[in-house]
Amino acid sequence: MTAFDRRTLLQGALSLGAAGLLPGWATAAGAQRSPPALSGEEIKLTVGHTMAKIDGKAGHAVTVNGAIPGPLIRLKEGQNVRLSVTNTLDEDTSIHWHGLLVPFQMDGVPGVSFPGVKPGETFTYEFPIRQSGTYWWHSHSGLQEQMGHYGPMIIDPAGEDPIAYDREHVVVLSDWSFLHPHELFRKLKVSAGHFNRQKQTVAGLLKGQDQSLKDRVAWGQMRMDPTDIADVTGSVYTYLMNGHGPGDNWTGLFTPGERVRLRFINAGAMTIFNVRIPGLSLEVVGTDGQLVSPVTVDEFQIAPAETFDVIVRPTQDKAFTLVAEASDRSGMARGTLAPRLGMTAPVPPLRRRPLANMKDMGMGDMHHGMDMPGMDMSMRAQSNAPNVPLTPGVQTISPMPMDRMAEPPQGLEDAGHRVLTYADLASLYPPKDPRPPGRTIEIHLTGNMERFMWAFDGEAFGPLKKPIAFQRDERARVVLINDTMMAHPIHLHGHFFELVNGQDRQPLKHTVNVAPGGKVAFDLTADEPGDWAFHCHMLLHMHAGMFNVVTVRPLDGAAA
Ligand SMILES: [Cu+2]
Repeated sequence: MTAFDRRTLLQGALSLGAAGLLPGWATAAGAQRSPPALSGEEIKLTVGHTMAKIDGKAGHAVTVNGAIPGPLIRLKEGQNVRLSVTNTLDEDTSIHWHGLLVPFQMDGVPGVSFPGVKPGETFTYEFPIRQSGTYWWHSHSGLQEQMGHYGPMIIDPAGEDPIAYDREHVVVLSDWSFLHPHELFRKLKVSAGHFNRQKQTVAGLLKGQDQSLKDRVAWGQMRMDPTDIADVTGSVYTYLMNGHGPGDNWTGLFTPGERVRLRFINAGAMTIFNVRIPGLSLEVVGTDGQLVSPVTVDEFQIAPAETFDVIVRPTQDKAFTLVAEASDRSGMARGTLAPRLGMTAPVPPLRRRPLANMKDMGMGDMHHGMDMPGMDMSMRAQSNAPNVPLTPGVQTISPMPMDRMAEPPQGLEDAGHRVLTYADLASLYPPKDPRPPGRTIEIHLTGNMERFMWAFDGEAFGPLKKPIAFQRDERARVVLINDTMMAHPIHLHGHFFELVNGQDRQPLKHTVNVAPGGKVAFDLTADEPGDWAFHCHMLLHMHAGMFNVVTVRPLDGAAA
């Protein structure tokens, strides 16, 4: 048997056994340098119902071209593309090209940029490709994204790629539930802690675990639960790597000594992942499609909608486990990097779940015991957010929100190895717009944890919500203040913003995860005219109302 035959057979066996619904690129990758993809100027996509098989169990999915994740779309900077999307569902659908700079009518958000794609109809998106990097796409209709309607997109640079690599793998992380997403949402509305199986126990108290009795009483009085790290957990989620459950073990191949580029995309609806590959250093070279000065770490956190490009260089002829642990440690997505198919490496056990602390409540470094003069330390003081109406949706207002970008992300404080922080990220290139921001806008991320209410500035999105307006080409600083105990990955469509993270070359991103009780500033040059969605990328937070429209005016051809 030739090597080619054996490989074909092995792949055939895999796709029959485990990979019923997987696109070609997500099955165990063969010897090619890059995964197979849809390319060219004309791309056809069909949205429909399918039965997915996840770790051997069947479930109802909404897919594009019949697979989870959907097809890898691979384009080249400088080309034009026409993507026709046919809807075979009995409800509206859409595709948003996440991180792409497109005319706003092509951005794919029903009710904001276009009417959506009706059942039985085809909508053709058409735009020039003005950028390169690792991106993805997903439905912006209802809760379809939770049911499998997402996929990766790679854009190769027009010139030589500044990142040297011998081989690449796309690693799409996501979360799958056999429960319908509307049922997930309903259960959270009835009881926000519904899926948390890791609450503190009396037995734990007696054993000296977790919080002291005094802290438990104090947190109980505030009606806060420090084990509330994720809303939807491993109790109902199977965490996926390229559509494979942990049992199906997606495997990516390498030849020892190669520089392997891993393009991580978090397409999870509600899950923050902590990613590591025991035995390998991770050289982070990009985030959200934009290149950064290389940073070498052992672990990084990736929030929903973010992407990270990472170079690894395995030199030994052995397998390595790709670990993507849910941030609340209730489960993991798992895969393998190996020189040959069928090899595995030990899978580390889930680490102990983190506990939220006073900083996560927006109370700063309270253990210093300092009383801040003029600062009202109550948890709902109007003086700490004068512009936020104290609606029932505002359970708390952080009295002392801190910039936490230089801290390891939640739960990784004691990881015992190098962990990426946002402050480590510096753009590979100097800024395109060196102007200082002309004004500062403050936006509060608010919530009522008990009632699963989420919003910007206390008022859920609706027809009366005032949009956030920018003058075209204006340079502004936006400060996001998290008044809740949950992290919120905030995404702006149609633009990249610069994280104000202390670096001279502020890194460009389209999504920033604002730590609990934290604050984040970004600088924005509002140079893409139109109406753009701006929202939390926790799907159920967006669904609850943490969403608004950003307008950039004047439009092309309009009077200034
Ligand atoms: Cu959120």
